[in-house]
Amino acid sequence: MLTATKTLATILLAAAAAITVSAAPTATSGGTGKLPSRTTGDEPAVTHTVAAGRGGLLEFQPFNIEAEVGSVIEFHFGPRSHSVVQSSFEEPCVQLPGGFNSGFNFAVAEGQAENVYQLTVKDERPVWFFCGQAAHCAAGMVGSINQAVDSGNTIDAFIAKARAFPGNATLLAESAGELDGRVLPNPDPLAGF
Ligand SMILES: *[C@@H]1O[C@H](CO)[C@@H](O)[C@H](O)[C@H]1NC(C)=O
Ligand SMILES: [Cu+2]
Repeated sequence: MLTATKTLATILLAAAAAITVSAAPTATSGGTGKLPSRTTGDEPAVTHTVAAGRGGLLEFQPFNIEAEVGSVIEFHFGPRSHSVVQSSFEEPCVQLPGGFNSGFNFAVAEGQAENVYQLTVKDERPVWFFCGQAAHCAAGMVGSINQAVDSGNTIDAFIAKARAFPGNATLLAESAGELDGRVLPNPDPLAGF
């Protein structure tokens, strides 16, 4: 699975300019406080591209993103209708109160939606997310930013929890959440799908 993920990530990275990914997992322990930021202020913001529903698959690709504080996660939406919603690790298909929820403004018949959804990584704590559409989450359409390998809260464990979730996702209101979720025009709607 790791090999497949890396291959997909590489394909996506090739489709977008000026992207880097840190190879090593973060040492996040699942602790309570914010960890020190590694952002120096001199580096340009890195953008990590994630495909939602590419090729009709109920998947985020990649489904774990290792992202530095200050970097941007940009979701591109494939066919049918998907969304990106923040959850806790414990409840993968239930919107976290105060968490981000992109809403369903990205439906498209083929190719990519004309808009993308961006988040900004604010600290090194893990962020867990899912697709809010019906039972997509229970089908495994979930992801993480900086999975917490040390604590056992891994993306693999999160996917297993999602697949055990009965039925449709539970959503609250659309929200920007702490990661300032925002809708922007797709910079390259013909690429990569
Ligand atoms: C789940 O969502 C689908 C599609 O919107 C709907 O047809 C179905 O009735 C829902 N199931 C439940 C248990 O709410
Ligand atoms: Cu979906």
